[in-house]
Amino acid sequence: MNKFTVSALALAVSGMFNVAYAADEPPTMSVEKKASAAKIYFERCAGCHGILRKGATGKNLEPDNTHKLGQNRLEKIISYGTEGGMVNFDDILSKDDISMMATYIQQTPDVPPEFGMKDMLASWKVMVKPEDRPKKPMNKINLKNVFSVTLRDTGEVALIDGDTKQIWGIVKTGYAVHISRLSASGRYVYVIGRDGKLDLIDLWFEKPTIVAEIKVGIEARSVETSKFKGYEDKYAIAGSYWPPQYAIMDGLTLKPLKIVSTRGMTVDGEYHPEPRVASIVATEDKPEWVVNVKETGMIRLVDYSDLKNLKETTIESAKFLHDGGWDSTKRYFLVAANASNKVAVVDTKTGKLAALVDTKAKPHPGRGANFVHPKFGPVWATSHLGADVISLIGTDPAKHKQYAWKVVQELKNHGGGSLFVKTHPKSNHLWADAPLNPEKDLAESVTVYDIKNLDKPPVIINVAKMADLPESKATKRVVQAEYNADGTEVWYSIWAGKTEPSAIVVLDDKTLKMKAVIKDPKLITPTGKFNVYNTQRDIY
Ligand code: DHE
Repeated sequence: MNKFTVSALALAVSGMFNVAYAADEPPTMSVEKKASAAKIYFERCAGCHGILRKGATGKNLEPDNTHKLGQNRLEKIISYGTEGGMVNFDDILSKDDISMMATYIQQTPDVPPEFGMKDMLASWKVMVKPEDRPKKPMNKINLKNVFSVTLRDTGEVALIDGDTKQIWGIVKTGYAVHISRLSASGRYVYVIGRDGKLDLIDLWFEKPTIVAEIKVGIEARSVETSKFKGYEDKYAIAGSYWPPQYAIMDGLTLKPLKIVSTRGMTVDGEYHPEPRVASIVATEDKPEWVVNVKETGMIRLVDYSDLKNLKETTIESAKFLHDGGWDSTKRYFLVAANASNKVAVVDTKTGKLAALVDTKAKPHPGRGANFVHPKFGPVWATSHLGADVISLIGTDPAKHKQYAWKVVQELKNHGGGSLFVKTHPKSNHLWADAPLNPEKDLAESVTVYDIKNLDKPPVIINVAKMADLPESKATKRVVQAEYNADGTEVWYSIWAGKTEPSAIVVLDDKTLKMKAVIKDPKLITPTGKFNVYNTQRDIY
């Protein structure tokens, strides 16, 4: 019996007992327990369900809904996950913690404080002023091939030399850095913590050095830089989950310059108090950022050429915008509206919505993958959290009009619970993971497709086994492929438990054989990896 079946059974059984329980008053909890539960909620749950628990990628967890389900059933859901993409926590949280969380989500959510200009200025520090920074690189590292790697649970980022596979330096950052983005010049790495702390790392010192930091909010996930000609390295923008807003900063010092709230009406015309900022991307041929607002489904094109008289174009798309990436021409941005089962396509040239494409349950592309399909021409790929399918969407309205903005092919992935797909312009392969699959073997494996011959059965590789780590109960989730600068290697993180050894496995993209395993006691829970050159140029 697989875990889905076990979980479904457990839910059905617990459901039978819950009718009586649910009719009671919500269970109460002590102030101390509530504080511990709030911490776990912030670290593990808020991202999907929202601080106010109104739901997005995850379900609405307001007391009206949770109390109806009742303590037992909530415990089962938290323990075993669901087919809809809710991850199982039985290998991460103790039984007591699971029970505490089931009680916690039946309480009324607390509303956290706002975080405005005064708070940002109070948190802002410049450790090394721009004029005191090196005038040329002070190290011999091939900076193009450096990987910025999130060490999720230690609140650090490791900068790994892609040529030698040695850790060049580890810097202390915000908690669980979500993404790293590069300045247009490739010199600066911007990393945003889940706790809203933004760090600016200068790669020109002998060792990677944090030169400025700021807190942009209480919870955040995205950061981007200005990439239009004349604005290189000039501005940074960070999107917050709480408060729902984005902040524009000086690119070299992180001095906050402007904050814009994203609260407002959804595409259905209803007010939402918590429309969180999801992915942000910089357009290369305009002074513009594409800012995707999750709960409202509004895509804001923010013109940064005049911050005092800021112009925004608001495009209506679909609710629950999350992650996305450019098509190969970098004219169209494709963003997953994951809980709406759609991908929205923005035409940044005309500033209009080009299409809303229906997909399978909960598309989750990361930045997606672009390649030329032998039959359908240029396509962009996304995998799904809620289905074992990779959808290929045609992206060339000029030469392949009949296929543009349609799902032209669906490939079978080795499982649902997938988060990221990846390829490279020099590669013949498309890689897909499934780290949130409740089956250990599937979460530890990846599927590789031959993009020149998609009729050929794909290859499934258990990457976790290649790392040869000690056996443990916790799943060694294999997550997020990233290519090296010349597109010959694929790097995967082995995301094991916080107290267990983790690793990064490097595979040869041509032969699909293991090339190296990066192990180090300091490499704790590596997740996202961002190659300097590929991130700077949006290559995927
Ligand atoms: Fe992510 C990208 C939000 C959980 C690793 N993640 C993103 C982006 C958003 C987002 C909005 C796009 C940023 C951009 O491009 O500007 N992620 C969220 C969540 O809200 C969610 C679902 C729950 C949470 O609590 O954070 C979530 N994400 C995770 C994880 O659990 C992952 C696997 C591990 C981790 O480190 O937390 C994870 N997310 C990533 C990575 C990217 C990402 C590696 C960047 C992919 C890329 O190729 O750009």
